[in-house]
Amino acid sequence: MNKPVDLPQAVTATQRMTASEAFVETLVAHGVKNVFGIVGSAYMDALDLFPLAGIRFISVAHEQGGGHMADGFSRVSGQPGVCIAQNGPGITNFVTSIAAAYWAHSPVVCITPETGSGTIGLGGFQETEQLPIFSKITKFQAHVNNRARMAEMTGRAFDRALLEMGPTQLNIPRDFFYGDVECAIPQPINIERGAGGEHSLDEAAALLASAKFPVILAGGGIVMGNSQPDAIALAELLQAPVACSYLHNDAFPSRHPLWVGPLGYQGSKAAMKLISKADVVLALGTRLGPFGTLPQHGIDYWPKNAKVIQIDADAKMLGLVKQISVGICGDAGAAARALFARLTGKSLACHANQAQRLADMQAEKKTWEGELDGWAHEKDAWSLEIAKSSSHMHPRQMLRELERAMPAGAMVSTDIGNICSVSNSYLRFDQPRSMFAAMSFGNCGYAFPTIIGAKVAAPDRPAIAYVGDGAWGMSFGELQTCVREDIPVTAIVFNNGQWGAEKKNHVDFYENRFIGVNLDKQPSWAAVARAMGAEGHRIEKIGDVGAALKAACAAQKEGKTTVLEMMVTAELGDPFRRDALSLPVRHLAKYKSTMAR
Ligand SMILES: Cc1ncc(C[n+]2csc(CCOP(=O)(O)OP(=O)(O)O)c2C)c(N)n1
Ligand SMILES: [Mg+2]
Repeated sequence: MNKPVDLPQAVTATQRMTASEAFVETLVAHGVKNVFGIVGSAYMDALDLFPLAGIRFISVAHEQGGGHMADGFSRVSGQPGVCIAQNGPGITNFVTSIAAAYWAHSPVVCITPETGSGTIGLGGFQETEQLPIFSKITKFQAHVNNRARMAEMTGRAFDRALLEMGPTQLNIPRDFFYGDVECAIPQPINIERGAGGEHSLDEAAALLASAKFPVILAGGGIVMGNSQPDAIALAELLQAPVACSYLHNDAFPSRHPLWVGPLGYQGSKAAMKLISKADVVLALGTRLGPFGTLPQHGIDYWPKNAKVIQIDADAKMLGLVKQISVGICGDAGAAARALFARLTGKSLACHANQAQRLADMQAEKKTWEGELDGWAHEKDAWSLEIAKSSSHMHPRQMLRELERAMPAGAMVSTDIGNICSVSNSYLRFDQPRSMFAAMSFGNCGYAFPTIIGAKVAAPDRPAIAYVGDGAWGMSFGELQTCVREDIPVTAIVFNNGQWGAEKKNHVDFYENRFIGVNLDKQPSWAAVARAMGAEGHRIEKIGDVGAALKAACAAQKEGKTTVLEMMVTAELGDPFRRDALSLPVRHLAKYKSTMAR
């Protein structure tokens, strides 16, 4: 469950104040200490109060970056991340980051000052309808329709972000920051989620007791609910292998003997093979998103005949994508504890074959690690050809080196390119709130700003972003934020000179007719970093990778942001969407030459 915030002193009695004061005091009451954004006249009266309220305004390079930073901050702290901007263009710049936060279940409060109430609809300066734009990417939209409701609406935007685990919007006509109001400051409402229905828990316990090959699928709900100890206890009771759901590699500790790795794109073959044998799957805190369970490595692993118990805090996710036998609407940790209590001391079918199952699990893990060790480069014809004449590093080897050198307690954000995706096989974590990927929204440009927000929430943990060079071109501007605001992080930029993930589709489906995928004439990203006041190093040799990562993480302690530009070959791993592309069909004579042969 969400931990109660460390509440600072707040105004509680009804009293006279300005609407700006009501707004800022409600932020204070909700524990807000950092707000990400770009300055704008629309909310300047409130901004003026931030320093005395103990709120740091983190000035970013682009509002999209500010939204991602709020996302990263919320994912590490478990508390709302806050972003704010100028009405109109500042607000529309938030759209991509709020959509990403929506699919990452990040409690971001996006504050959107709007054109003045007296002129709405006249097409004045910086006007656009700000509520419809966010209506499908927020869990709740609070609109301040009267300055007297400023504190109430502000408080509700925070409460709902945590209650529904997703972004909320607080839309404020700019004139409503001015003028007096009589109000009390609302305190946070912390709603404890329970374990779920008694009857469903009984049914789930009975299914698990009779399971001969139970497998747990650990999802983001475990991370968000701070429930890892409960998941571990239940897994140990069942002696069940635990796979992590797609891009939630931090849901279960990788050093635990029952950990078998992530499912989904570029996930662990061991996890896939083991779950394919399951007769009961316990999906703990996961919506079972469709992209996360697609066949991979040629393995169609989802066990179609298994009984599935799904536990999710959002009832609407139960049975939405996969057929389930039992759906439990509850907190992952509370539900795991309730199942543990029901199963303790009972005779469990899976104990009878425990030795065999564990041996199976060990064997699959060993095989997969061995395969990764030997998988130095991609082996498809195009990759072999392209890498043949290159002196650059093989991406997989480089990723393995980064894995080996990863400092304890590291937080890693990953972007959405081909190399970032391949890194899924090599990213292991021993503590939750450590992996931040663009999840199912999959936007290029997510990783770097997100890790900046994460670092603000956890300044003592090493903060590392994995970013492709294409995505880096979109997001490197936030180096200004790192330098200006003293937020030291490490960016690992994979320089393969291409929008690789999309190029892979040209290779597989369009006979290498490359259009818009080559990133020619790129600057030296290490030099750009230096020009921007950060450290920048080009890494050419595999033997230098580990030491460079360690040094860059150590430099964070001295306040230094470092860009490590990894010079890698253009070889490409398996594509994202083999499921969604087909070979070209053409009917018009003019286009026949592009027809699949
Ligand atoms: C905002 C956005 N634009 C475009 C895409 C489509 N897209 C997905 S992956 C990718 C290529 C990423 O290239 P890069 O960041 O260089 O990483 P690489 O694949 O080369 O490792 C693109 C363009 C996207 N996902 N998001
Ligand atoms: Mg690239």
